[in-house]
Amino acid sequence: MKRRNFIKNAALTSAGLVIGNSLTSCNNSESKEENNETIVSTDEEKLPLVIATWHVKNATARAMEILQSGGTSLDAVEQGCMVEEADIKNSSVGKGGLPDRDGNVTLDACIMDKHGNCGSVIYLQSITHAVSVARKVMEDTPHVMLAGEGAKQFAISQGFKEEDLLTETSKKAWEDWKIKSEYKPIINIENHDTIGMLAIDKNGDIAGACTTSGLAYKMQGRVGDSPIIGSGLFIDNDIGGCVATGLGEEVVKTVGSFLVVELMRQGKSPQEACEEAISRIVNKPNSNYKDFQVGYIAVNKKGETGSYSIHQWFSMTKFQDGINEQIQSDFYYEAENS
Ligand code: SD4
Repeated sequence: MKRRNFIKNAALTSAGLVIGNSLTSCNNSESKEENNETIVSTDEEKLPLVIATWHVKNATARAMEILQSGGTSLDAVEQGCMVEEADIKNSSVGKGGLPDRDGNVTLDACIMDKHGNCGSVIYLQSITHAVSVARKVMEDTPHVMLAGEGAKQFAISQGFKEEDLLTETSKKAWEDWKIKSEYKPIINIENHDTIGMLAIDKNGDIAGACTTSGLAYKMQGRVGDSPIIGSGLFIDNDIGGCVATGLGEEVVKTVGSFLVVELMRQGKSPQEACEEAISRIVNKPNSNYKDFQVGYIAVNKKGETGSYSIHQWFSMTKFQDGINEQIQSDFYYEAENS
């Protein structure tokens, strides 16, 4: 695929060494000729590494702390996601997450390990660390998913604390929305914070997790892609992993994360696979993609990474080789196709 291959990077020092014009590669894993420029990556295959959706450097820092001390990728992604779940300033995750249109904060989360085991919680209320409950479902039940009251009762039985997740700020935002709104859920293109995280530990094993309060002001009972294994997240330790963010309904319709991993299995790079998965969404007949955002991040077994979205403003946070950086790409579907 011919593409403009440029990236706006908060810390360009790690993104690659360029001979020729000052371009850096989004797919920072290969040495190649492109438009007569040789792009030589310098940061490939350095493990451990962690990547996450959006701008979550505190979360990736926590995950890397665990990886550096010899922890597993599974521990890293759980602990990394917990940082955002506990941050009441993050209005899309855990405590402080924006509620549904009736004022209920409901959480979706999932986790997947190197063996292909997975666990998820759907429509979980009153428990901040949904990702940890998902891990408990994976490890301590014969099931993969628990929903609603059952998920909450299970969490309480495991020692999780019940608390009010609606903060003063999120309550005020909901009340303001109710006055103005025509009952249209919000999927804000510029500002998502659902956290999806992928990590490779020192042993080269991959794990992933995803946690969210979902679409703000959604209908009561609505579930997105984030707790659906294969849609919001998929890991195959022989191939790689992918996690999604954005309008979950569109991700579910294309089983996006599974698709990305399968495309990598067929030989595509993480970057190419993310691009193909986005093109499946936007090229559907009558797609109204101009009105919503979807973004994917992916990693393969070699530690090569990729990310792609429909619109601008999507970013990936990456911690590798001592550098924790927010990567804001100028390469996204709309820019390439306008
Ligand atoms: C959902 N995918 O519930 C989530 C929302 C999201 O950034 O990712 N927002 O559809």
